[in-house]
Amino acid sequence: MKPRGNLRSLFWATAVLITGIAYRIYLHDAFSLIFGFGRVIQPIGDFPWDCKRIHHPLLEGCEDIWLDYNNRKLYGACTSVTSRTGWNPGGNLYNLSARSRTDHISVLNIDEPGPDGLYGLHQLKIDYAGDLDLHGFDVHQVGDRQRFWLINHRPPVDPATGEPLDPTKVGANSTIEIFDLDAPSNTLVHVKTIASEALVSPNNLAVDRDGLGFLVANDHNTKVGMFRDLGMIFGDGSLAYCRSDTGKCNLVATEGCSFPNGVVRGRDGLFYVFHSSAGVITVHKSTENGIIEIEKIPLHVPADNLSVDKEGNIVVAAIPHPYGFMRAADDPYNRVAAAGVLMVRKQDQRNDQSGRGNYEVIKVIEDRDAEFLPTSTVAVHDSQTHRLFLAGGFSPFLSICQRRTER
Ligand SMILES: *[C@@H]1O[C@H](CO)[C@@H](O)[C@H](O)[C@H]1NC(C)=O
Ligand SMILES: *[C@@H]1O[C@H](CO)[C@@H](O)[C@H](O)[C@H]1NC(C)=O
Ligand SMILES: CC(=O)N[C@H]1CO[C@H](CO)[C@@H](O)[C@@H]1O
Repeated sequence: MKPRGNLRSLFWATAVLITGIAYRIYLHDAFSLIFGFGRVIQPIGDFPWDCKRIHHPLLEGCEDIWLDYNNRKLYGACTSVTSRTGWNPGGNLYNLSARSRTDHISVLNIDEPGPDGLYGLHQLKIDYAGDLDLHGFDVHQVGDRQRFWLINHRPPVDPATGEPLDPTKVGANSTIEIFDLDAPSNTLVHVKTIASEALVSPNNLAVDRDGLGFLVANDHNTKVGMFRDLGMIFGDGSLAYCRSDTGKCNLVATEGCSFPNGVVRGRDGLFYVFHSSAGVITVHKSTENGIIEIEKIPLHVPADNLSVDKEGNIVVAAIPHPYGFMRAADDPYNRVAAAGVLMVRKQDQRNDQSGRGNYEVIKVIEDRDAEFLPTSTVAVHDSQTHRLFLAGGFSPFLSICQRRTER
């Protein structure tokens, strides 16, 4: 082993030990969450779904997907998995030369499988001068247009000279790019860039009811730093709220965040934020006085990005075996991790603004042996055709599951 590697391991061991003594109780929770002591992971045969995988270069590394259930299209923010395993600032990976510069939005026509079974797979054209390094995104109808808000992890440059800066020292220059979809020409047309100090380490975002405000989850409090890796264990991160018209962002929650990851706006108007290292969803209400937390929903399983189905259920991509997930992320072409989907259902949808113990958590599917599902970071549910679509930032394919009709 290289001496540098030994020093680094010694450093981490010491850091973990010292902080471990200080945070013994919390660590215990975090470790049992991450290593899953005592959690039963079920094989896919226990669940009433028929699943298949779809392999295609355009479906690699889709960190986030979004279902347009009215127009029956599925959109994915995809790249190549080798790019994702090299340049991924949220995961402390800063290898600029690994960037494929092929990040794109893929589209599937979900009701038209076609003779090749690829659902008319294509990518949107993008009318934009720079490269995109995509992560989470959201879409909102604005007038007769569909507007896309895309997180873009740009390599940092010196604002004065335009010279490249070292990302391991200053971090990524993460911005939000707003695009309008020009449907006839299948092109995303750039509207504006939002850059702000409050976009520390954006992972995902959700657009507010007015189509102007949006809530951003920062998975870390810093862009770089020695202890940034440990944020995953000790809890770290913040929420920022931005306005698309003024381009201004403010931090709205800096306490109580534990690697906030998925964020969606429910059909009840509330924001749902998943905290990866706590295994909890927090529920937030947008008020005149800002964004306030009104509820916590414990899931007891590490999970990832969230989505909302047509019925208003929150769909959660679970990571039942985080260690397997990390190994698969390191070797995406050869390993697939166990995956699962949970659904958080509000029992009384009309009871608009209060959560108050009104939630039920259901395990929808699980794939202990990684037979059919990808190493998943996101799942969406089409309640109209009873299908699930699953994709992963570290997966070279996407999966579609059809619910069997009970006889
Ligand atoms: C960075 O990525 C390039 C291209 O994939 C690779 O050749 C190189 O070994 C990587 N460097 C490090 C330090 O991992
Ligand atoms: C980040 O991107 C914005 C928008 O292009 C630019 O104004 C700013 O100078 C960039 N900052 C760094 C450090 O790269
Ligand atoms: C879009 C999004 O939220 N992606 C996250 C999904 O989960 C993975 C694994 O935790 C994160 O690295 C992504 O940032």
